[in-house]
Amino acid sequence: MAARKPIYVTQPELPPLEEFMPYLQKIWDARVLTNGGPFHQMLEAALCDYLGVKHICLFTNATIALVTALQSLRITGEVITTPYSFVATAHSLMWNGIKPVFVDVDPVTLNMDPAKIEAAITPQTTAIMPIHCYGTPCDVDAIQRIADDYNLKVIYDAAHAFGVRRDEDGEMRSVLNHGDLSVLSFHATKVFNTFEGGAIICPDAKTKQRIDHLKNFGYVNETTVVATGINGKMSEFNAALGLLQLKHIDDAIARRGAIAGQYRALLDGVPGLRMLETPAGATANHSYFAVLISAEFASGRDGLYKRLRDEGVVARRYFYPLISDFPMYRGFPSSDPARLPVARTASEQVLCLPIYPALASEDVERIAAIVRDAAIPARPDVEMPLLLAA
Ligand code: T4K
Repeated sequence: MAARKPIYVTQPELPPLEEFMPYLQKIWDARVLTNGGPFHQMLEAALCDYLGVKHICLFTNATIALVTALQSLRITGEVITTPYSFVATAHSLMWNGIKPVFVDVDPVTLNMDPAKIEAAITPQTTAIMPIHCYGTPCDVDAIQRIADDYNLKVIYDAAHAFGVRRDEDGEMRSVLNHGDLSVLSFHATKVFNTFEGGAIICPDAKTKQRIDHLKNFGYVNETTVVATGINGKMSEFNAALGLLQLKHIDDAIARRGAIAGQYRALLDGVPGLRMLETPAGATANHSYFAVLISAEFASGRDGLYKRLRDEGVVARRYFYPLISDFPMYRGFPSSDPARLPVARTASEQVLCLPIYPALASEDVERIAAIVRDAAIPARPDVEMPLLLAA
């Protein structure tokens, strides 16, 4: 029998290649490859429309977008952030010479716990950088109240939150409209991918203009440079792919939702396994399917991780280790493990199971069966005595 192909935590969604060829033909014909060409402009407009946001600036990736977002608001000093994220969140601060100050997360959402923010504010604090982890919206209202009280900026790392909306006074509005800026990732592993890519959502045209200058070396025109900018521009290739991906995105998210529903039904009641819930009033994009494995689960989190790997299923521990445990962060006072008990427990318990539109239902069943089996203690060998008795 042919060996099974491994199943990874995710697999990028791509449109049929023949649908992309006409876009490539246009790029080849026009010879406009980058620097804000026609596909770049069309994707910005299409994303504003799809996401329900006013202004968007496309980037090469979310990490450069985060670095630029901080630059655009002239953030300095200290920024309050979460240790429970991908390392790029904190790295973007360090690239700006800003000191990250880690606060603990909420045990239900695994997002920054607003109740922990005030105690971390010092005279050097200039901003808060939370993430909508796995696409679950942060408590944006509580975070904004604190920001307003202390005159702080809020920059959301919204890398996971493509298309997520929440009920606001009876209307479903984009979570990306909160804070001063939000940053999306369009990396291959994300719900919406442009191979590599990212974006900053901003509230007004003036901010967009500043960010557009910053991502183009600070150039305003042929002879004028107004800021120490960087090259963060998305190419026409990526933008064209994004336009095509948008045509399929609703189907892709719906398929992810169906897989999440299947996991939920199959894993319901497994001892020592908690599935994260979508908060009431919010939509989910099902970017990740995170489960938390506690002591009651027989094989433990790492035992399950290994068991799945042995069966060709490569689940991932997003986010383990905590950012605050990496060498360049662990010396900060806020990295003290005693201050981050909830994040630490989550990072020791979490496992993200494979979820992507092309994942077959039979594979979901097989993965769930391995998980269920790993949850119960190995049976004592009852065969031997019976055989001996016979
Ligand atoms: N903020 C947050 C909260 C983030 O999660 C991220 C990125 C960022 C900021 C920064 O965004 P970008 O600058 O990347 O736009 C992956 C991604 O590389 C990273 O983008 C993502 N977060 C993070 C959560 O996951 P790795 O090191 O786990 O990636 P990798 O290469 O192991 O990929 C995971 C699996 O996906 C592979 O086992 C196979 C599959 N895969 C991956 C790629 C790249 C494919 O099938 N095809 C592919 O092309 O970090």
